[in-house]
Amino acid sequence: KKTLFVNNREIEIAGERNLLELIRKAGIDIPTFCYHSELSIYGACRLCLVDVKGRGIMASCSTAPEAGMVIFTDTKAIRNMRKINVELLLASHKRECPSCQRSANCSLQDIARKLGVHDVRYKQSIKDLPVDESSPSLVRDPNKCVLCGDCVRVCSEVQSVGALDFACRGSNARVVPAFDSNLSEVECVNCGQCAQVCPTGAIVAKSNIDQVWDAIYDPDKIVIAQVAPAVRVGLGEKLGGFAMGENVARKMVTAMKILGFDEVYDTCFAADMTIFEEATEFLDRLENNGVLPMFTSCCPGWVKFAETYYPELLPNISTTRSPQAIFGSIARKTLPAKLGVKPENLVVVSIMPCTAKKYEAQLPKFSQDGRPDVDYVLTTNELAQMIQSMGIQTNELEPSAFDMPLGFSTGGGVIFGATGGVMEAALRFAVEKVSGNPMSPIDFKETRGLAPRKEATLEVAGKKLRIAVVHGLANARKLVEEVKAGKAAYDFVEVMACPGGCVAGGGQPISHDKDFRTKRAAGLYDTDKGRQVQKPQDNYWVDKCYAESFGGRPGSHEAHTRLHTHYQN
Ligand code: HC0
Ligand code: SF4
Repeated sequence: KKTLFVNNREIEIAGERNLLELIRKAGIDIPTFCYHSELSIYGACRLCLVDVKGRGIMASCSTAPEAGMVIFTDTKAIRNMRKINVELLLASHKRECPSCQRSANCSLQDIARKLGVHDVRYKQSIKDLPVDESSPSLVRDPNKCVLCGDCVRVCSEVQSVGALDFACRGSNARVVPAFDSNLSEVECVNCGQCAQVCPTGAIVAKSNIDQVWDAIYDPDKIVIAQVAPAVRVGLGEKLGGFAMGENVARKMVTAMKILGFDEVYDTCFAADMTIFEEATEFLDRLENNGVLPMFTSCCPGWVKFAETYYPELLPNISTTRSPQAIFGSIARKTLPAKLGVKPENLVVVSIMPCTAKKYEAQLPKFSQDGRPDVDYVLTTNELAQMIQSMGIQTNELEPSAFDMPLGFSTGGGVIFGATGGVMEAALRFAVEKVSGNPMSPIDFKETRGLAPRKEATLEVAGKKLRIAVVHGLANARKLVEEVKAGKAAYDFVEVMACPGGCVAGGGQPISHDKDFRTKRAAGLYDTDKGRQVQKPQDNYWVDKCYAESFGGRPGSHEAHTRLHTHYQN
């Protein structure tokens, strides 16, 4: 058994890759900006310093544990160095803490407070660089950047996009999009993973809260909302009083009514409808020698990625719109009459775990007569902020149900929010259609979990179906390259841009729990299990919606006009 000593306590070395991991295991939360267990080691922030006896002071993130090491995490010299480092960062940081989106959720603020940095001995030197608000999804304020490089690494290593990089040196060093352009002009796919790892407010989701409040306060408007699957298992973390991953949908609906939303519906209804279209489209491709593999299309980060890097693949992407966009179509078509509101007075708001959904909603192809189907997209975090701004104690509220009929969904629609969920829901539909028999069990466990690529071959009515699920765009790129090179062959592939799927989207609460993705996904799978109806095709209200508004069946002319889309290269 190999051990070392941390602050005179003997600790076992059990496969930790660096001293920082090991010290954290020993119950000491050593400060750092630039260390993320899922990213490469950069060693830039010089906060995770430790004194290794006989060797001196070094960064714990980039030092491997060795048996017999004697480590001190807190000496007078280290304490002084950390304070100086934090003071230097604060001196060049735009300190507008009370009005910053990351206030109370900022590593710089948190570390400064914990270290007891009460005054900054260095002169404030802000360069007053322009704030980049060009993106529909994100706002980049270089004046708050601490140069940890977390966004640069997540964007290149996890997403294989590389929209951000370092420029210049020394005191002029900055993180910028390529050629110092605006974020909207580079390959950025709006996934928001950079905002998730940014320790400060240098990259944050763009807020649409003010527009939504204006709509709510306008007496002529009827404001309705759709809530995405993953929101319900993330929101509770931000509001407090709930377990991690707990499905808070029913109390959330009550809170949203208090906020002033007239009706609160469920994107999972539209997810069920997406499956009707997408699985029908898949079976059609399968039976009529269509283009395969078919890739899912519901993740706008992935779609933009494919449009940017793999235009030759666009015929492979399902033409079915995403649930958010399908909901927008249904809302515009059916709600004015149902709610007795003039079409121009209906305001459609989406609550999404995702920053890329803000980009998707403003695409001209998802609008009619100049009016977007979805007017505003709020992230889970923005909804939490609205709720908190009104002082609503959500965990003390009575639960309520989503409004009908667009609030009814099957378990299949709910699991969309976790990686593999769309595939599983589609298989529940497709396998039963092909085999002609009710299937049991209906779970496809092969699609669940956090493996970078999940694959399975299913025997359906004598046919072999090869499916794959990837999440994180670097994993998607790898799969696509293999398919293009003929090294891998599939019939149907699900891609989600964010590792873990929407539960870990760019608009979800930032979590430092190492199992947060699994816990949130478990909240969705538990909900699915508890549902009486689990297969999308058993959603009676979707059938009714087809009958009344979309040509009676999936794939009809009406459905093609309003529930499908096209891609650009
Ligand atoms: Fe997702 Fe969706 S599941 S992309 O992850 O398909 O954002 O939650 O709303 O549209 O339903 C996000 C989550 C959605 C859509 C759905 C899909
Ligand atoms: Fe990169 Fe995603 Fe951030 Fe864009 S939103 S810069 S693609 S990590």
